[in-house]
Amino acid sequence: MSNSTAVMPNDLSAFWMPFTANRQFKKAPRMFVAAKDMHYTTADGRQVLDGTAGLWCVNAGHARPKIVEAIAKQAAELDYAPAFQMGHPKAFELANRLVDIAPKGLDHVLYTNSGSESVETALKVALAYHRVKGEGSRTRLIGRERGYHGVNFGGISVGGIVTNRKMFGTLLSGVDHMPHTHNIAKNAFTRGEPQHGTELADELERIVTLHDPSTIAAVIVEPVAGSTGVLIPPVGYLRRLREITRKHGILLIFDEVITGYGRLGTPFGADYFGVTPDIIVTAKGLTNGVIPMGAVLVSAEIHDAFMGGPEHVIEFFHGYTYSGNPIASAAALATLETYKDEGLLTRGAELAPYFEEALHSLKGLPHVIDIRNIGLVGAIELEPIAGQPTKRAFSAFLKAFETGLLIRTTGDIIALSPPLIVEKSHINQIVGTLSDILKTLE
Ligand code: PXG
Ligand code: PLP
Repeated sequence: MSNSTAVMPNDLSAFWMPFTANRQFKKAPRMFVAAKDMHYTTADGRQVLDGTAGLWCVNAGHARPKIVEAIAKQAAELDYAPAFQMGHPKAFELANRLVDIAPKGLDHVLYTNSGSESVETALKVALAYHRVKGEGSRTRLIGRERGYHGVNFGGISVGGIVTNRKMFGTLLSGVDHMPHTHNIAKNAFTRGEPQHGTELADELERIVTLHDPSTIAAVIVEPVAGSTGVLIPPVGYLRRLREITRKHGILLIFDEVITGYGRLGTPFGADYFGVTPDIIVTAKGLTNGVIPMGAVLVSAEIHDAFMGGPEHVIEFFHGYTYSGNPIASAAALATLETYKDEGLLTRGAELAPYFEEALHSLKGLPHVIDIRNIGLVGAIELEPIAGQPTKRAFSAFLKAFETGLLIRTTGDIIALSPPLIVEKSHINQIVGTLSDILKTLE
């Protein structure tokens, strides 16, 4: 291994890694030391194609010049400005640029440092909104089974991934969950939105009736559930959720941490599905993953409801030390510019048919029980090894990494979400590598 002493830490034990099999990793570490455009460089000098845009966040590819320059320049010019009762121009400029690309009606922006914080922020805005409107009885939050809304307490309460919840006590009270929409028996190998399951949206009506609408503040869903393994909503499902929430005065929150910023071939998932929620939660692609930052987009109606009362009084008691941090704001502005220069917020739409065709060519290979895709997101679901769930997909992950491809696995599902600069040749490489691997998996 050349140069390894320069780049490899000599003791891996102190860092308790997130969502990682720590002991397995530390026995055979997988380290990246550099990245450019579609590729990483490993510690032993290999190139690895990024099939996942980092963790679904590096939408413009790695080390993009405008973003790199903006961060360096901003660090030298104004490194930090207090976020409370003080401002700096780039945070305002960024909010305007976000409102420009957001679905119509989402006119205000709150900043955070991650998707998880964006979720907490959105849930708190929703609760406080009803309260300032004099409907303080609306305290319940409705999520969905298999939903992922980050790892903080609000997010795991409305989230529906059992492993992320079960260790942590009783969580928020007053939360209920809709059923998830995954149905391999009926929808396996569907291209795009599945035909079966639209009626599952009516479960919301049932839950609302059970608790009475006057007790419910908000419904939160991912337009396409990402982390749990790419669950694409049935045709008309999100529209139905919108109708039910509107009818009952319940806020609809789209968690677009993954679907935001071009992933589906539209700026936001809301655009793809033609459904506008009251709040959109974002992070990840906002800064191309380069600097931690999230943004919560809210409707004018919600914002304006807070703007009564004496003008010297804080309207919403919430925010972070780093909300709208100057360097993060500069990175986000440069990211949005890069997206604009290269048409990346809609490039996925042009490539989606090719991506779809390529992915579905894997049908019929050993263990493959479903393939699904939308925009530049895809998933290949594998039959688990009996009694050893997750093992088969994790082997695929390790083999892919050894063969020069980064994929993501969750359960026995392989998820793909390449940077939006991906070329057809990269798609061919992704699918070619996966095809070889699937043929050799236990
Ligand atoms: N909401 C959604 C819909 C997400 O996908 C979060 C909130 C939380 O964001 P932060 O920035 O706090 O991680 C996410 C994050 C994966 C994977 O491969 C998915 C996420 C994060 C890391 C890995 O499944 N989603
Ligand atoms: N904990 C302590 C002791 C703090 O003083 C603060 C912020 O001032 C926080 C937590 C919250 O940190 P942040 O604003 O970065 O989320």
